[in-house]
Formats: sequence, structure tokens, C-alpha cells
Amino acid sequence: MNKQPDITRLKSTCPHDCPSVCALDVEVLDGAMIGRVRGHKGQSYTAGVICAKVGRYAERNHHPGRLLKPLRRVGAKGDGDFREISWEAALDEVAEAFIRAEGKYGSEAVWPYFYAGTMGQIQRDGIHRLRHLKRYSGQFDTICTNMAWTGYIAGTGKLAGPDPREMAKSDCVVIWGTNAVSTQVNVMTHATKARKDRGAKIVVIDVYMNDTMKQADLALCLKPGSDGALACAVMHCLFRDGHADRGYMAKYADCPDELEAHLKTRGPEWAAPITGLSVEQIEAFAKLLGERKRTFLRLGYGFTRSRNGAVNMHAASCIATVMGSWPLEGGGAFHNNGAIYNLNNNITTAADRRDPSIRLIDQSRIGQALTGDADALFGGPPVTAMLVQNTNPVSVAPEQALVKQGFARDDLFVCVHEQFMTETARMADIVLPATMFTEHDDIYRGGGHQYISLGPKLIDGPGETRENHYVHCELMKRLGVEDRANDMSARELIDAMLKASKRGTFDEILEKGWIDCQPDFDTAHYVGGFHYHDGKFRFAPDWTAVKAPNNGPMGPYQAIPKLPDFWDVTENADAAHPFRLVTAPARSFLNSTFNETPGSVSREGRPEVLLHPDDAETLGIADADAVILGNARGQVRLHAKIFDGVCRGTLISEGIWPNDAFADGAGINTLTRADPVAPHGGAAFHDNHVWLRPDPAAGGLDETRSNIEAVPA
Ligand SMILES: Nc1nc2c(c(=O)[nH]1)N[C@H]1C(S)=C(S)[C@@H](COP(=O)(O)OP(=O)(O)OC[C@H]3O[C@@H](n4cnc5c(=O)[nH]c(N)nc54)[C@H](O)[C@@H]3O)O[C@H]1N2
Ligand SMILES: Nc1nc2c(c(=O)[nH]1)N[C@H]1C(S)=C(S)[C@@H](COP(=O)(O)OP(=O)(O)OC[C@H]3O[C@@H](n4cnc5c(=O)[nH]c(N)nc54)[C@H](O)[C@@H]3O)O[C@H]1N2
Ligand code: SF4
Ligand SMILES: [Mo]
Repeated sequence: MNKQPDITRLKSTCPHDCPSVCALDVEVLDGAMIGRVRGHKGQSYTAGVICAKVGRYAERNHHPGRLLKPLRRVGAKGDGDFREISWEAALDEVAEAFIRAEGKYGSEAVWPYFYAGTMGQIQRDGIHRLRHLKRYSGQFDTICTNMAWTGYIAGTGKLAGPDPREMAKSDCVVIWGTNAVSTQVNVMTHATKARKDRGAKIVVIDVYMNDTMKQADLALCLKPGSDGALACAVMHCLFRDGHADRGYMAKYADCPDELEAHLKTRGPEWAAPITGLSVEQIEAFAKLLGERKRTFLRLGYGFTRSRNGAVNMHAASCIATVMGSWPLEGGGAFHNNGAIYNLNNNITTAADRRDPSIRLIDQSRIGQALTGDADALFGGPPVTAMLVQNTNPVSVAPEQALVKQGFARDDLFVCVHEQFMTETARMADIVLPATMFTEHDDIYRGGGHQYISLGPKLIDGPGETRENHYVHCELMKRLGVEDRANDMSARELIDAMLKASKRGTFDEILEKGWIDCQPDFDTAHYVGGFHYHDGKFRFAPDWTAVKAPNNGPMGPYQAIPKLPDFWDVTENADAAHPFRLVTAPARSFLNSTFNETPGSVSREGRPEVLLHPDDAETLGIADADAVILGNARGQVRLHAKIFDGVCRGTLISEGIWPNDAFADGAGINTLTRADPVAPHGGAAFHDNHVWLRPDPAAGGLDETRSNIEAVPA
């Protein structure tokens, strides 16, 4: 007889790399398995809504492909031939390899490599204790946020803005360069509430008709990298039509007159050919804004992943200052709330004990770093040993050809701590099995909202899975590093961190589930002035002085235009590369995560490239044809999807599929480039010129949907 499971519903937090950081309501079955996952109704930003892929989390959590035992490579690198070993033996081997690497080349030969596969403050960032206390190479975090954060901070001086819940109280929500329906669904909750409750308009600015744009009252589909031109033309109209708030700017902005004069020559006629929008569309957008001072600009990451991305972000944020909409409830420009939490992480990361003379290797340039590029290595020793946690560079990092070459080096020792046998884990010498968020304790901070939120351990991990914190502690013990955090549990660390940050205690957050850290209205709306010594928003920022929060070295400072502008430094189409490729997110994947779950793989289908019907006709390509995309970095074979919701000349390929889901094993990041974007680094994932051809070897390839093994649901 099947007994009905005993179901309890417990609070948790989504750990994935997503601005929404949703508060979850998780069904736990017989204290051992998870059932349905819902958004928690009691947390006001999540408001009961989460994305479908996390709603189905049980299929990921209890997936038959979970790594359950430590593994040691027996075959050649990448062959996938491993045998099970004990945790003791695995950790001993990793520690010995690190000691050997240090003995030969010094401590910087070891490069702990991580990212935000979990955004937990303990499990994600604890790797820095090992790094800093052993003086291993640092990591300059460039893969995601640099252009966006730098561009936003350039204007306001601070990475924070109006309460995102105020979108619901706005008269116009501009969703700019973020595919919120797919990537941060809660933006839609609050924006559509404004439409329903107050007749607000929703404007979406993107480079193709994605699921978010389908919901727009005004949909602006422009050419990639041209947002700076659109922002200038809109501001031109606002000044021209008397919708610029001169009184506000006189008090709160650095050089409004100079900006107005500069924009005189940058009207809709100037911007139309640059953006691919019509003069009428630009005028319509400007009119909509001019009539709605209470406008909330919700600025995303996508439109900053171009070589002019920081300039475009800054230009968009300037619109709120020209309109004087910042001081209104439901008004202003918001990107991320990173600066409001002030969590003291000295105990969890040893940040206060970091040696600033140790090099910080650019995370996005991992291909160069692992193939011995002297510039990427700052002239220092080669990287000969790595611990990789919460990231999958052999799928997600740019210039894949180099990345794969680097990981294939026989003189490189790699330990990957993972939940699944990812493409990166396959290249490892030692693979360690990791717990999931339901199986360990951690706390998280919202990027797109203002909560600190707890994700307590709900169930035991399967097999011999262990949390990241365990790996950090055990390695440090073997490497002879003493640190008081090594004798503390994740819970104790959370408690210590909250207390040191004056944010309460573990027991308090366990009871409440989350802490609302929203600053008061005047602070959030910069009523007392922007975060510069004179309180003024910068239309003309000193780009050399903008400090991004992750302490990286200053990137290449090129001559950024003084005022908001169209900065033409993108990888433009040319005769040999007539298309511009955007590698946008897929709805059912989260970066490379969920490309192992059957529910997500079946929804995404196979790697495809969207192209305009006229472009397809010119090239003689029919829908579903096999095609090749290429540029100087390599070639990628996938299938065409003809789609009239994209501009001519623009190509969209959604999702980071594993390399081996493509014929020839070259995935989409074969085509992306790792050069650091001005002024403060970052990878321009949506800024690639390519050629496109029918695939002459197409016969028989059409069924290569992916070679991920089908797992029965
Ligand atoms: N389902 C899903 N959710 C995710 C992710 C995922 O992969 N899948 N990734 C997560 C991560 S790590 C992050 S950082 C966030 C990022 O989330 P977003 O802020 O949404 O940023 P992107 O995912 O880079 O791209 C968003 C949109 O930008 C558009 N875009 C590209 N170039 C331009 C341009 O020049 N101008 C304009 N206006 N638009 C442009 C793309 O077409 C895409 O629709 O999402 C997170 N959430
Ligand atoms: N072409 C293209 N490439 C891109 C992007 C793009 O838009 N286009 N976006 C870029 C962006 S914005 C980002 S942020 C990067 C992200 O790239 P990644 O950091 O690689 O992101 P994820 O796919 O989320 O990978 C996280 C991995 O962490 C593992 N993991 C999750 N939780 C834990 C844990 O608790 N412990 C351990 N040990 N492992 C865990 C997961 O199983 C998963 O394999 O990708 C970048 N790459
Ligand atoms: S929307 Fe983002 S934070 Fe919310 S459940 Fe989905 S992946 Fe997690
Ligand atoms: Mo990201």
C-alpha cells in the first residue's frame, strides 16, 4: 500500500544567479524529499510568484544524474573515465596538488575559481578564505555585472535606487534590456500591477520580440548596442518639448545646460538610422515619458553586454534625472540594490586579511590565463592548480576554444566541486559531489529587491554530497591554515555575520525567513542628493574614478564620450561578418544550470539561431535548416529559426547549451570574445559579429537536438 507522504511546507530562498532571489515555500515530503516549490506569499517582492523552472525543482534536486561520490580521473583528461574514491583520499590529493603547485611556482600558481551558481554568502564566498589566507591568485569577477554596475554608479554614485516594489505605483514602467519574463519574473508582477491598478504603460526596449516585449504597450526593438542613441534622442525631445525639469536639474545635476546643448544635434532623426527605430517610434516614446513624470526605468543587464554597455546604462539612467522623476514615489531608475546591505563578511571571506599585492586574474579571460597568455597572467607564474565551485566555465566563458585548450593541459590540476557532471567537471582530475540549497544552510541578498533571506537546510543531501563550506574547511586544515571559521558551522557563520552587520541573529531570521532592508524613502530616492560629495547626479562622470564594487584592477580606459552619446566601439558587422549575434538567455535554463533537467531541455528543444525572414531569403535558408555561424574565434553548427520579431542583420541564439549539444562540439561561446570592456572590464556576450551560411554537411544532423541523455521524468 502506498502511504500518502507527510507534507510540511517550509520557507527557503532560491539560491540561483538571478536578481529576483525569490522567497520560496517548499513542500518537504516525509522530511526527506522536496515536492512542489512555490513563491512565498508573505514576502512582498516575490508575492507568491516564481519561475516555472524552480517550481519544478524536485526534478533537479532528486535527479538521477546527481554526483554522489568523490571521483578521481583514470582516463585521459576529458574522457569521462573516473573511479570512486573516499572524501579523505580526494581531499588529501587536492591539498597535495596545491602544495606541489605552490612549491614549484609560488602561491599564485593556485587559482580558486568560482561564481554565482549559488549566491549564498557562506557557500559561495567562503572560497575566498582559502584564497586570501593562502595568498592564492585572486579572481577579478567580470563575467556578469561590470558594465551594468559601472554605468549605473557613474550617474548616481551608488548601486542602489528606489524601492523596486514601487513599480506597482508608477505611471510608466520602462523595462530596458532585460527579458524579465524569462530572467526575473517578479519585475512583471509589479509592472503589470501598475497597469491593472492605475492604467500605467509598460515600455519594453530590446533587440527582439521576446516574451517580455510581447507584454508591452510600447515595444521598441532596436539594433544591439544602440541604446545610447535612443536615450539621447529621448532626452533631446524632453528638453525640446518642455518636459525637462530644469528646477530639479539645477539642484541635483552637474551640467544640465551642457547636456541640453550637446543633445541639440541628437534628436530622433539622428537616432533613427543608428537604432533602426523610426522617428515616429522615438517620438512616441518621448511623448509617453513626457506625459508621465512618475516613470520607473527598470534597467537590466542585457543591454550592457556590449563594448559600449557602461555608456548605454549611464545614458538610460540620465533620463530619470532630466525628467526629475527621482523624488516621486514610483519614479526614478533602478538597476540593483547591492549597496544597501552592508553585510560584514570579514569572518566568512577573510576580506580584511587579503594581500592586495596578489594578482587578480580576469575571470572572463580564463581561456587566455590557462593557455599561458603573459598579459592575462600579469607576467606572473602559470596557473597549475584550481578549485572550481559554482560555475561551469567550459560552457559559459567566452572564447571557448581557448578555455577547452586550457582545461586539457596535462600540467594543470583541477578539482571541481559540483552537483552534476558538467562539462567542466568532466575535465577535472578530482570531482567532489556538492549539496543543493535545500541540503545546506545559507543566506542570500536580493539584487532586484531589498531582502536578506534565509535558505536553511531542509533535507539531507543524497549519497556523500557535502556543502562548499566543508570543502573550504577540510582543505585549509590539510594546508595548515588556521582560521576560526574552520571550526564553525554554516549556521554559526550566518549568526556571526548577521551580528557583525547589526542585522539580527540566525534565530531571528530563521523565525521570520527574511529581513526587509529597504532604506527610507529619501535615501532611496536621493532626495538628500546623489552619492557624490556635491550631491549631484553626473551627466558627465569622471569614468576613471567610478569605482565598481568588486575591487578589480582598472580596465582599459578608452576615450569614453564625456556626455551621454552613441559610442561606436562595438564589434560591428562588416563585409566578412554581415550579422550581429546576441547570445540571449533561455527561459528554461539559468545560464548552464537546468540544461540537465528533462523539463527544461524538452521546453528549449535544441540550439537555434533566430533570423529575419528577409535575411533568410537572401541566404537561401529555410526554417529549421542546419546552418553555420562563424567569426575569427571559430564556428558553431546549429539550426535556423525564421522569425520576424528581430531586426534585419541581428541574430539571436538563446541559451547556453553544453558544447556537445552542437554538431562538432563547439557551443555558442566559441563565438564570444573575452576582451575587457571599458572602463572597468566585463565580457560583451551580446556583441559579436558573425557570418551565417547553410551547413553543407547538414544531412543527418537534423536530429542532433542534444546529446544529453534523456532521463525519464
Ligand atoms: N531564464 C533565465 N533566467 C536568468 C538567466 C538565464 O540564463 N535564464 N541568467 C541569470 C543571470 S546570471 C543574469 S546576470 C540575469 C540577466 O538578466 P537580464 O538583465 O535579462 O540580461 P540578459 O539575460 O543578458 O539579456 C536580457 C535581454 O537583453 C537583450 N539585449 C541584448 N543586447 C541588447 C541591446 O544592445 N539593447 C537592448 N535594449 N537589449 C539587448 C537580450 O535580447 C535579452 O532579451 O538573468 C538571470 N536569470
Ligand atoms: N553566451 C553567453 N554566455 C554567458 C552569458 C550570456 O548571456 N551568454 N551570461 C554570462 C553570465 S551573466 C553569467 S553570470 C555566467 C554564469 O555562468 P555560471 O557561473 O557557470 O552559471 P551557472 O550555469 O548558474 O553555473 C553554476 C554551476 O554551479 C553549480 N552549483 C550550484 N550550486 C552549487 C553549490 O552550492 N555548490 C557547488 N559546488 N556548485 C553549485 C551548478 O550545478 C552549475 O553547474 O555565464 C555567462 N555566460
Ligand atoms: S525567478 Fe529567479 S530567483 Fe525566482 S525562483 Fe526563478 S531563478 Fe529563482
Ligand atoms: Mo549573470
